[in-house]
Amino acid sequence: MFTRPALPEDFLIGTATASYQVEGAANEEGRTSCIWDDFAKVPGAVYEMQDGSVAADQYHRYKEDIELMAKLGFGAYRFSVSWPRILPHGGTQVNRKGIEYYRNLCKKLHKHNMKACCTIYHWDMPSEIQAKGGWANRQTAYDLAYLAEILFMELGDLVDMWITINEAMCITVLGYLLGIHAPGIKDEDQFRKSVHHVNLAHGLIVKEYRKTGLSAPIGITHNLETPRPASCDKKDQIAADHHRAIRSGLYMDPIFRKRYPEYVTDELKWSFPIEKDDMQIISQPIDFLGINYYSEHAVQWSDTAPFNVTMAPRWEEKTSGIGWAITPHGLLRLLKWTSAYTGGKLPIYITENGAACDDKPVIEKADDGSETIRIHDNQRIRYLSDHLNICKEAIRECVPLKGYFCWSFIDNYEWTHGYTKRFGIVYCDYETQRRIPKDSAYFLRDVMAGYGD
Ligand code: IFM
Repeated sequence: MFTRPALPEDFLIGTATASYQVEGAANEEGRTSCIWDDFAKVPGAVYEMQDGSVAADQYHRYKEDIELMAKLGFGAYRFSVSWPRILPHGGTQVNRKGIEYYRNLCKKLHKHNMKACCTIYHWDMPSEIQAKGGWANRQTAYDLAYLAEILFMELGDLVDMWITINEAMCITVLGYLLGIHAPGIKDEDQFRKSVHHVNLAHGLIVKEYRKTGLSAPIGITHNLETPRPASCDKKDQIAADHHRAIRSGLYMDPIFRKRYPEYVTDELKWSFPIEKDDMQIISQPIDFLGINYYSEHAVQWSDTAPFNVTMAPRWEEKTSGIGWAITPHGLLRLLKWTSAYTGGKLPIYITENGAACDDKPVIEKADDGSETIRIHDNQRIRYLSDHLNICKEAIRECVPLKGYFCWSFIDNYEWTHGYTKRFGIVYCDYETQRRIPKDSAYFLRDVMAGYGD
């Protein structure tokens, strides 16, 4: 039995996607290539070398998608901007067609009383910027701030919520240390540079924004990890601290503590290319913090593993599509930790939460004898229900949680997994681009309609 959590009336419920994962139209109306177009061409990097050139074709279908979101009752849509669609080749010349697209998308959202929540950088860096070093090059922070300046000017009257950067941890750890995301680099020196430059880019964007006089809130989205130690053993607790420092502290401490975590500076003796005023710029106040949450890790000490951290065996049920442990209580721990860490007053939004499940469309006969396609994604409903109930509990425990965005509105390009993992509450038939709401979409519709208990 699912419970339908009743949430405060002003609690914002939205849904989210990102440009490269849904837009497609990769070679249309002036857009040029990005690092994921390039990475997908590297043999072995991405499942069957799939790329985002068509994806869920939202560039051509945004009207239909927004109408469906509105019909389901969402209050907001979190989308991201494709950098090379606005500034082809990563240059300084603005592509008017790109601006027009995002203006139309925002207007359509407003027409349906939905908030436009815009992420400035969700990983699709122009290939040319990467050729100059990408995030290992300090200039990239200024280049992204320039894109932001253009967006504030061109979309500032339409955007209701700004997110500077999505998941700095993935950009840097996966992209520059482990080499499993674009640009596929495995280099500790470049990794440390990328961390500082991504943090700097965030600060530069906020600084630029404060000059504009715009009043929509601006924040950043992190996929924070505050893992739980697998046991009460002191060493496992230290492993958890190390993991938190690398996965969260590297990006949170500069913003909220004006420094890098002691574990990395004092124990690992890492240095970062910090220049005068950088930490001041990075630590400017933000209006909210976005958290993306999917699963909590349980970690244990290892004498030999990097940072002395290894993952402990899990017992929890796993999502059927991607095998991530389902750990709703980890969300409560994370929200409480974050709230305490940020002083208890800073508004928090869950900017992503969802599950990739093994969705199977089935043909069913409707009452009138006609055939309909249905997707009974019960595991996803349970997942969403459990996590929304945790939101309710967190609010009860005084966490300043203001909203929740479900990832994702529609099945899309799941990076190295290509199209094999379906996170959508709406099924995308990639052959026909037909959209079919899954049962989870109807579940959220009912939650948003206020049928809580
Ligand atoms: O699809 C991604 C998204 O781009 C960033 N956050 C995690 C999602 C699921 O892996």
